[in-house]
Amino acid sequence: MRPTITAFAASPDRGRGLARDMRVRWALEEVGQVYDVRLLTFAEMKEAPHLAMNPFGQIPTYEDDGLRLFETGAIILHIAERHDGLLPQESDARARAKAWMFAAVSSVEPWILELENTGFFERDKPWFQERMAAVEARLCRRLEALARWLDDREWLDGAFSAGDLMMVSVLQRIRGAELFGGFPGLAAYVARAEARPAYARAFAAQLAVYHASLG
Ligand SMILES: N[C@@H](CCC(=O)N[C@@H](CS)C(=O)NCC(=O)O)C(=O)O
Repeated sequence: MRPTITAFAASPDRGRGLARDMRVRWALEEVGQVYDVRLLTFAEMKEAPHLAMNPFGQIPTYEDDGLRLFETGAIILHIAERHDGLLPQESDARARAKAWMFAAVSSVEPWILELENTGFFERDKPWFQERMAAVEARLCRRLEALARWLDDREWLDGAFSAGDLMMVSVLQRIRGAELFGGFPGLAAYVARAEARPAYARAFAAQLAVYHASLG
């Protein structure tokens, strides 16, 4: 039986691979698991059948053999636990790879979302410039620490893992931001991950949905 994930019927990301079903598609491609996609409109995401799967009315969700999951961290961990390819076999290395998954969504992504939200929702406020500078400074401290850790490592801890998949997915959201230009090591890390064939397959599948939505 193949899992089914949900995704935007018409993604607001304009085909840039940023909608979060991309992370799950990528994980499924890395482990060689075929999957189905159920596309949802924004209205359907806020209706009872979807809210029963994700109380926040968001995509992606994951269904497999009676199991229903939301939150990309939980979904990708589930996939990685059930297939070879995204977590090391050795138990300490496996635990460290999971730590990097959590680091991506709880120590890096919140600062990136704060930057995005400030830019989207607070631009018209009189204190916008001051707040943006403070948000950027906080995010830069996290990026500096991450860049220092990566240094000349290819991946965060040994072989490519679900930790890298999550971290790269998070970093992609600021690829276009001016401040990311100050981190060439992180940009190279993202580019290395995007060169993986599994990433390319996932991106192409998500992009095909976006193109179809344009009619
Ligand atoms: N923490 C959640 C975030 C999910 C999320 O933000 N989904 C976005 C798409 S990338 C969404 O559904 N946005 C529409 C909305 O919130 O109404 C996860 O990682 O799964």
